[in-house]
Amino acid sequence: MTHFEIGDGLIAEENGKGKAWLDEDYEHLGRVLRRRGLEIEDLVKRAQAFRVAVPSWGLGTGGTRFARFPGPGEPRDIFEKLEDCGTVFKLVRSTPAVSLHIPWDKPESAAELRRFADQRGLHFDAMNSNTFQDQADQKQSYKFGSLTHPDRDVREQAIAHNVECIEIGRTLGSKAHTVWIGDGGNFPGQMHFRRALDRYLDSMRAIYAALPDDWRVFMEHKLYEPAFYSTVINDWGVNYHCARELGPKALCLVDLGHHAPNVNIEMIVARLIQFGKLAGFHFNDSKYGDDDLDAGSIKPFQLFLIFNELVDAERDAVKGFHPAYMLDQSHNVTDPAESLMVSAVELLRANVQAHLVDREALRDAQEKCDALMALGTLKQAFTTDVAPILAMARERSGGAIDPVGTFRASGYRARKAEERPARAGVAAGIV
Ligand code: RM4
Ligand code: MN
Ligand code: MN
Repeated sequence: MTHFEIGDGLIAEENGKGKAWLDEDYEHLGRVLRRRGLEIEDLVKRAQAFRVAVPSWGLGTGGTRFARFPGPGEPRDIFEKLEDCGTVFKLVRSTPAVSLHIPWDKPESAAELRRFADQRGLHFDAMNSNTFQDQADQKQSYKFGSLTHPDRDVREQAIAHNVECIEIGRTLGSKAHTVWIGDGGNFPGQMHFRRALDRYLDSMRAIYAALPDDWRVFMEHKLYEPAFYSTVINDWGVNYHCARELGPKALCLVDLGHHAPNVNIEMIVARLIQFGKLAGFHFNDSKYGDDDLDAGSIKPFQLFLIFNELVDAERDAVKGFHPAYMLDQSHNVTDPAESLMVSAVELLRANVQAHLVDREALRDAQEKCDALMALGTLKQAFTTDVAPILAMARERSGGAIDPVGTFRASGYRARKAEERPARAGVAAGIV
């Protein structure tokens, strides 16, 4: 069966509809920014260069603890997921990399998967291991932990799995491995805090030793869930300690949903930058916990403030600063491809807005302890509508002025529903 793809012709046709307003708004915004000493063309170039990886596990419909409502035409295997990644990339142009979860998306042949991705202009970002679930064929259970389990056999199995992920990643051309463990306790006393952390470090040392020279390992902290009383890598402080203990290739990954409500995440980001230990991000948004909602949907100002720190570090050419940007979301009620496109656009928006910050004025306000002006400087950037820059960047890179509009106009999902009849036992996405 031939596989439906969104053609360049359709993108051009749809772009034709939006071009008139885009040119008009772009010209106006250009004038506004020039008045502030900014050149709009430079910002478009920056926007064209921005990259964020999509998660292989985000292409299928996600579920909650209560139910999953699969959508028609959702991908049934990693090849179909990559097809959808290719479509997202084609329309938004900023997402050429895919972050793979093993064993959810374990390929039978990594070399074949790499070729398949290559044909779609895609490549592989950080690998992700999974020791928070048991697989049908595994000997030891992770019910009471993995890398920190009291039983050496369980730890060894979890280490071996991580090493296998690195091996697969080597063939795929990846350069980083992400470790998130679900280890923790549901009840006081269940887990000995210090001993569990010691075991984590021991296990991670073995994984670290398996890293190729040009690889990095990203560790993800999370304050709760699936364990409800305590988790081993509960916050950025513990994460930072572990990264230091392990060595220069170990860095701390910030998943925006893994902090207590109201925590100042942008400040954590600044601290990790300053200490040379920021791995990068799992972007998403949340109201209550690890909600995995679309980036920028609930707290867009927070997202902007995070990018403000990132752009600030980039401008200061902070040594060793090259964070990896990845999305980590679960799409329960939207079309995953649409959510990923919108999220990629929101990241780009925050990034471009952060480039609008008048850093001299901000510094001046900070030196003079002028709180009002300092906030005003940030707000001026945050309230500027940069949509014309984002759309222009996409169009010039061959993408869609209106990615979701074009996606819908193509009838992509309905076509995929015909190509991908439901298969028993498919549970794509985070359940
Ligand atoms: C975790 C964490 C990991 C992700 C899993 C599915 O909460 O965010 O990064 O791989 O969920
Ligand atoms: Mn994550
Ligand atoms: Mn998470």
